[in-house]
Amino acid sequence: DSSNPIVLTTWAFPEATSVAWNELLKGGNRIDALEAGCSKCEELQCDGTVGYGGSPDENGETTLDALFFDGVNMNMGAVGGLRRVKNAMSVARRVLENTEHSFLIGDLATRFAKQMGFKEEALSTNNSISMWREWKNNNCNPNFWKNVKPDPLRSCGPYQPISENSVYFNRKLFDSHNHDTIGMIVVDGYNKIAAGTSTNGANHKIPGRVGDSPIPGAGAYADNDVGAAVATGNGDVMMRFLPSFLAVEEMRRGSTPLEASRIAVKRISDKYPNFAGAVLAVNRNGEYAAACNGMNEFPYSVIRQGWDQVIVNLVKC
Ligand code: SD4
Repeated sequence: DSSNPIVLTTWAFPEATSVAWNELLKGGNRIDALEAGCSKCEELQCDGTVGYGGSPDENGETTLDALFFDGVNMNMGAVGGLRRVKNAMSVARRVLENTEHSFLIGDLATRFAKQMGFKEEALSTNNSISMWREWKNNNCNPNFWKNVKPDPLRSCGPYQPISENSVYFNRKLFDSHNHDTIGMIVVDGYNKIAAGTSTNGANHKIPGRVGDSPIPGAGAYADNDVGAAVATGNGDVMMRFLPSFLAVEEMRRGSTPLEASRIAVKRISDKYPNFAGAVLAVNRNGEYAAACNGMNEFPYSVIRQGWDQVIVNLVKC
């Protein structure tokens, strides 16, 4: 089929999915649709995990990660730890289209964004500040722990060189309410594919932490000859396995999207049986599937040619 457009996103994000779809209906291409769809989630603060006002870091600041991966010419634009600019996906598109580079980080990504005309503004909200206060009071206050056995999974900085007592590697950054990054795949009416992600990362992360979402092959990957994949979940673990790259390469070798997403998830769960996360994959024929681990079920959203609305599918993990 030379023209079989489809839009898929991780999680139940029907608004973002239909905004991307409408962009295609208006004649927009994969890039326009991906930007419009993911930006919608940033605006809606989807599940508190996309856009401003979510996942405050240890200092209470929200920072954003986003990736734009174009499978037609294997070009990308990404931002990591973007500060004080709400439009992470649009800034990632500017990196893709207006530079020779692939990835900009932190304050200097903010400077680039301002040069591109984006507004600088605080990403905190009353909600993110109170989330942070509560965590700070309960986890960083030695008095709070005086009569309670400290929970080593809920510690906070300042960090020390590794010792027997180090809790650095055991912090609980993810729970069932805290892994709803948007990963989106678009095949447009020209049969061209792109994939991307946008997220505010992990709750109470150490300032400077960047997750898997903006890393090519980890959060998203696309190759027009094969298909695309996106991933969501515990990025600190998942990025070590490049699950989106693996899923695409498995499809290149002949796996179906179901086999490919399962292989990518299993590669991680073999080493980290409890990791929470999911991989969603689509191939050039428009077949798609997802696999997940460490949650009960994983919802994802789809709309394609001939459907009049977005469908949310549930995969059992
Ligand atoms: C991260 N992978 O920063 C992101 C979080 C996530 O769905 O996917 N949430 O680790």
